[in-house]
Amino acid sequence: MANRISFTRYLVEQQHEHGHIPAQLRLLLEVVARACKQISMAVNKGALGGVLGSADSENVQGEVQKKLDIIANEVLIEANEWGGHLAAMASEEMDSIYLVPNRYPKGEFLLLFDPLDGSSNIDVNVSIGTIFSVLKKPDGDRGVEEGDFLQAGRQQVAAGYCVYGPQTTLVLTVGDGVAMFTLDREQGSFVLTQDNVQIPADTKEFAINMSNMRHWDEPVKRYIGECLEGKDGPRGKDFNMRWIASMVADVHRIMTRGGVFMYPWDKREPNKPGKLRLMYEANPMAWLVEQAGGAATNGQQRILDIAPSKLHERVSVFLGSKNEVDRVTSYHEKL
Ligand code: AHM
Ligand code: MG
Repeated sequence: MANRISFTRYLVEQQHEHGHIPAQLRLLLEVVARACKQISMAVNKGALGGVLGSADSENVQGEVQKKLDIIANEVLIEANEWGGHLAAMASEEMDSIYLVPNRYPKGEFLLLFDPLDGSSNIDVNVSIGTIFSVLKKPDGDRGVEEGDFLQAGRQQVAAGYCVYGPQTTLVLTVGDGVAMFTLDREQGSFVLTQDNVQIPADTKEFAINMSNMRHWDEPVKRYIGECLEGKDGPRGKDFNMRWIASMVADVHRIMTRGGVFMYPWDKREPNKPGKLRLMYEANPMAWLVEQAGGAATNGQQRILDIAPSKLHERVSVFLGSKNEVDRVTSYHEKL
C-alpha cells in the first residue's frame, strides 16, 4: 500500500528530517521492535507453545517468575547484545546489570526493560506488554557500572512499550511526541497507525486497584472518594473505573482515550515507596505520557525529576490526563 509508513521509515525520517536520533539509536529501536515481534509470537502461541505457567524461580524482587517473563527477557538480551549499539542492559527480571560480552562490539546506549509487564495476566489471556527505556552511557572509556544507569527519567533518549492484546501495538517516543505502530502479521512489520498522540486533559475514568483502599494514604482516599460520589459530590460528574492489572494495557487505554492511572504507596509495605519500578515502568511511561500532553508524578514531584538511588527502586505513580494528575498531586501537597 502506497501510504503506509513502516517503523523503519518513521525512524529514518526522525533521523534525517528532524535530527532527533543518531543512527545507532535507530538500529537499537529496530532491534527492540524485532524482539517485541518475537515475544508477540510466543504470547500468541500460548498453551500450544508451552509458554504458560510458572518457571519455578523468583526474581530479585521476590516475585515468582512466569515462563514468559524468562522467555521475553532472553529474547530481548539475545536480540540486543551483538549489534554494537549497546554498552549494557538492565531488566526487572535480572538482579544486576548485563554487560555486553567482550566478544561483541560496544555502543553508547543503555537499555532498560520490563520484558513482560502484567505477568499475572499471562495465563488468563488478558493483555500484557513489554516496556523499555533508553539512556545514554556517561562519557568515558571505563566499563559500565550500575551507577551509570541511575539517571533521572528526563535524561531518557527513547522510551516505549509494546502491548500484546487483540492487536500488537508498539508505542514510541524519541522526544518528538508519541507515535503508535500496529503489527501487520502478514507483512511481519510494524506500521504507523497514529502519530502525535494526545491525552485529553480532562477525564471521567480512573484506574486503581480498589481492593487496597483501606491501606491508602489520605490524599488518595480523598481523591477516589470524590470520584465515587459522582454527580452528587464536589466533582459534579460520574466517573467510570477500569483496572486491567497490566500497567501497559491501562496506560494504552489512557493514551487512546484519556484517564488517570494510580499505583500509590500504601500501608501494606510501608517501607516501599510503591509497587511499580521507577527505571523499568514509571520513567518510560511518564515520558510517553508527558510527550502526549499528560502528566506523571509520585504525588510529590514529577516522576521524570526523581534522582534514582538504586536500579530496582520502586515509586508511587499517578499518571495520565493532566488536570486529574494535577488534582491528586495537589491533595498530597495540602497534607
Ligand atoms: P509485573 O511487572 O510483575 O507484571 O507487575 C507490575 C504490574 C502492573 O502491570 C500492574 O499495574 C500492577 O502490577 C498490578 O498489580 P496488582 O495485582 O497489585 O493490582
Ligand atoms: Mg511490570
